[in-house]
Amino acid sequence: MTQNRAIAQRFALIADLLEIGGESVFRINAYRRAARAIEGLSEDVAAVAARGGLTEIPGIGKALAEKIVEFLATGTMRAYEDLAASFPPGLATLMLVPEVGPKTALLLHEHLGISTLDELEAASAAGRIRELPRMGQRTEEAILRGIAMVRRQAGRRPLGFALPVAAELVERLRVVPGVKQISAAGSIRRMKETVGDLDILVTSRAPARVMDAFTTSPEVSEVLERGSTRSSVVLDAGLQADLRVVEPAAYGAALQYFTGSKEHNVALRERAVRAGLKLNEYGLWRPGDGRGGDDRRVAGRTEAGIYRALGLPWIPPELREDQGEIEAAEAGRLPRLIEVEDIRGEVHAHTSWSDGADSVEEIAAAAVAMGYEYVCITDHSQSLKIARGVPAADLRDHIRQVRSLSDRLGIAVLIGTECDISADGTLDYPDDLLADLDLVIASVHTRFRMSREAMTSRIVRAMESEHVDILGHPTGRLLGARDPYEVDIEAVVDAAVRTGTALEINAAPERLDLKDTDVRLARERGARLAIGTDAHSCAQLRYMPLGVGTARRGWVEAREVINTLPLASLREVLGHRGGNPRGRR
Ligand code: DGT
Ligand code: CA
Ligand code: CA
Ligand code: ZN
Repeated sequence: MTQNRAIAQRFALIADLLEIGGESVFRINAYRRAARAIEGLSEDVAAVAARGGLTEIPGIGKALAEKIVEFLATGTMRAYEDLAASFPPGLATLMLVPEVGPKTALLLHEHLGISTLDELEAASAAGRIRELPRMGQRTEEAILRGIAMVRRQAGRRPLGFALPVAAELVERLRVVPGVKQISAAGSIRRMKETVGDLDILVTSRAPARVMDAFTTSPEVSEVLERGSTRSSVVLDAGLQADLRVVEPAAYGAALQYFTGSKEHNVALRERAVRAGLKLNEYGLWRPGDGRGGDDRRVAGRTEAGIYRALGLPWIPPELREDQGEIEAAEAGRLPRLIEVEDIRGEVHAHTSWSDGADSVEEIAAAAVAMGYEYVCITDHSQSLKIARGVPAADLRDHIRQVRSLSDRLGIAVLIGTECDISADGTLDYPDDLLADLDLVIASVHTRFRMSREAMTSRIVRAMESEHVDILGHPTGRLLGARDPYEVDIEAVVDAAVRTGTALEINAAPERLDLKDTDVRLARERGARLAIGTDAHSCAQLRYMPLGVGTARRGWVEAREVINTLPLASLREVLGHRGGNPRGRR
């Protein structure tokens, strides 16, 4: 599926460059739409091309299909290369900074000759940006923060990007003759929101064959190091991957060690020392007597064995950050973490009624395929024009359509909205319309740059509406692209507890919002949570494990998440509409 992403990215870049060039909105949007369609495709685009089905993808006509075929065959797209060559180099890099879109990039280049991050930083620091048309001191400060963020993120990739790459590699290696056990380790196993590199662990009787298979895998672009027990490569996806081969007697110890985190390992090693033991990647050892007696391995074959020998239950990888998990394990107070199988339905999905790629029927069918009991359609609200927000009259019509369709869709389809929170905290639809919906997510999509006080009271006011069930992506961050807006998250959590509003763990790979530490704060204070993928296509319903992983990193149990409930109980929590008094208040 990495081809899908590469092609979508090319189309998006073409759109950006066309925008810089002042091209017609029509052409620009055609590329943007194509980028979204390819990104949301549930199938490998190469497979679609192979059966001649490209032009059946909505938004892909003959000309775009030819560009896809060209890219699949040659790895380049001439239209893009030509376009990029006609612009100053570096503009694309500038656009990595959140405040800098195509127009600003061009402005910076034309007025100040800026084409690198360093130049942009120098100009911002010198106060020269604010002198440009439409720019001010706040933009300048935001640019500086943006540059810092781009640099901070450099080299780290979002979990949602790294996870499928790792899974593919692990599945490839799993079937290599001689491979016995295999697991991902490192940050990817801990489901950390960004990943520096992939760590994979294998046991084998034929390490050389495994190393051969690894270093010659088709997705490897460069071999950094090839050893007999450890090799490192760079993958086409731009990620580094380390493979280690160990003997079965040390597998558990190595898995424990290379899963980390470093902080957890340090704490665990200290615990071993206090017990008169030694812990390393080869095992847990009782030291010899110093007079020639060898160290004796007391555990190492399994991870659980290591923890058991240290007097602890096995600790789930997502908790291993030395944030109290060892103490909780010792006291028998580890949470029973939520699992993907606990999720009974999707509560946040967009359709072609707003900016989604697929129809309600398609989303419903995909939700059936996920094994869900229900799915809630939550398209954007009327004032969010860029996301083709649904006018109130249309939403009334959608409510009727969904309720009349419901029997024929093979799954309970709820109709809701992702309703914009206006700058003053009011909602984007009239109360009587909101009251008629099954579920209301309220989200901030505009006016991010408010003071902390203003933003906090804006959001709290929205949560105080009796119609709002879920606060969507509560901090507005985009991983590697936009910092969270200024908001008092503790006040938001307290308001969630007080009003019964669930806080969303948005599972979209670029969001993961709430983030793990905020999730933990929320569940400790007793707030309800909801995990939604914010899917804009059928394929994106499969982001759910990213949200569940984030919930697990926040110590969340299934009962704390409303979409683990059966439909009847969910409806009760939502305080069912239709004139009935809302149950929860
Ligand atoms: P990343 O790759 O930056 O996303 O994060 P990790 O956690 O995957 O870190 P990585 O790849 O450098 O190392 C994998 C694991 O190996 C790490 O989580 C813990 C273990 N490890 C690596 N270096 C050390 C070390 O110096 N001391 C200890 N105790 N453990 C280490
Ligand atoms: Ca790693
Ligand atoms: Ca590593
Ligand atoms: Zn949203």
